[in-house]
Amino acid sequence: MLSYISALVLSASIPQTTTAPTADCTSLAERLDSSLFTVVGSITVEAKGDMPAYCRVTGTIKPSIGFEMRLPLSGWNGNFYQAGCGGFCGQLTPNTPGYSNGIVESVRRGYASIHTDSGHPGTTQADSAWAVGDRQALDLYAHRWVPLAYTAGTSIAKSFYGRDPKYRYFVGCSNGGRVGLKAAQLYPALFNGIIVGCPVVELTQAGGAFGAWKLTTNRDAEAPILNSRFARKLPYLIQAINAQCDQLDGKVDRLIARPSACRIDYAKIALCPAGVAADATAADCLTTDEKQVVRQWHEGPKDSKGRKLFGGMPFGSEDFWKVWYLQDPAKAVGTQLADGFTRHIASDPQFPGFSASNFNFDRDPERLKRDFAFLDATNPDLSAFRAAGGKMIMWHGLADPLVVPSQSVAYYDNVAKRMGGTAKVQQFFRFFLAPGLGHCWEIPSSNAPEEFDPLASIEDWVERGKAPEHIAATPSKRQGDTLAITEIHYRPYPLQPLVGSKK
Ligand SMILES: [Ca+2]
Repeated sequence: MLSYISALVLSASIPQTTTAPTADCTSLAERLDSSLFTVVGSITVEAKGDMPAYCRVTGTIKPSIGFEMRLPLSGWNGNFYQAGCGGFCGQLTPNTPGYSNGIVESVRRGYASIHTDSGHPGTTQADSAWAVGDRQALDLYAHRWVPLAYTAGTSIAKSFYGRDPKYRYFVGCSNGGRVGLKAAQLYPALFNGIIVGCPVVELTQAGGAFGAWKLTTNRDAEAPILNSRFARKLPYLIQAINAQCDQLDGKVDRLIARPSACRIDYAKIALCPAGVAADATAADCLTTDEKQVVRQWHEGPKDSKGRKLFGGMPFGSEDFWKVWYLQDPAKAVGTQLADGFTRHIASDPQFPGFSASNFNFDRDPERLKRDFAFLDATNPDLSAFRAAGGKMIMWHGLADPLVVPSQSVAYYDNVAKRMGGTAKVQQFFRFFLAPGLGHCWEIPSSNAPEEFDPLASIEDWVERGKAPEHIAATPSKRQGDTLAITEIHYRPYPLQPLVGSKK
């Protein structure tokens, strides 16, 4: 009797969910379903710092998806995490910080986590040459890699831990955010929770009309007008824009929390004396040409009749221009992405030589929308995702000049319109605008707190039924102690954020 009770107590003390592997890491690859992989291998990686030891599985998922999966050797939380990839993908970047497209944080928190190249190799994430004439690679990149990596990743987890993962999450930023939306739209039952950061909602227009606009408005003959020399004028430009936009959110704190409320009077930005060469002038004025480009970048692309085709770069995003656009064109990722989209991603034998420089703003936006619809994540019907019980958090930096936030706002409004209004949509899909934040996590913000944790919020929502009422952001170590703002609470759109400032 005693032994029977002991056995009961013992079995009750063992959690229902096993968190330890039931298989050996080094022989794991041999046990996997070979119909899913062309190459696969596994090795143990020792614990380092606060990173647990994990089993690292690498290889290729059929037909051509390069991947790396990391499975904690102890403390598995029972769940699965699939990361997106940025730009045009093509590389394995599992160590990308934060919740952009990496798996460092998720492994630290016990997730069995997978990261992929989305189906093709590339020299960088801005490399798009692979897409020319390779429809299979483009289809995989568009979204088809998602269920393939999901099936392979969850089967690896099951082989290693002896059971299926309980909760499954997809987390991506930029292109990875676009793919997160695609997952909700096309594969609504795969993930319990999806985190979408700074999504390229409408890739055909972000890459086409907006991309071509950025490049063509900034060219005088062959030389960019806003270039690396222009970066020294940014402090003046930012100050001039703050003078007109900062107070519109109710606080003068160098943070433009309501850029959409601002209408800039460009006449108030000082013009450099006529006849003075741009590179010889002082840093506190703009030439006529510079002012024209600044205005066109803010306004966004238009057709020949002046009709707006896409959003422009938000007021307050100028500090990030130097990162994405003002470097040498060979190094400026924003410039490369814009150039590569038309040249390679949207290449079409019927339009030979198509590029940003010959983009037709009357004809090409509609053509791209039609012929490359599979790249866009604009479908507002999320009823299947809602019916499957899925929860989604979308966030976007209000100072993002690369993937402009207006497309996320438009998408959320469209979903609300389609699905019974904002209150109903908020029951399964919430959207947070992040003032002062640029694009994803990799580039530090100079004027706003940027450390936040959407994964904790989606876990609370999915696993404990607690919907996120706010997401708190605090300054990161990278920013030092120079910020006037100590914290921000992002609140579900359309609510304004709560901003905490130094006295
Ligand atoms: Ca302000």
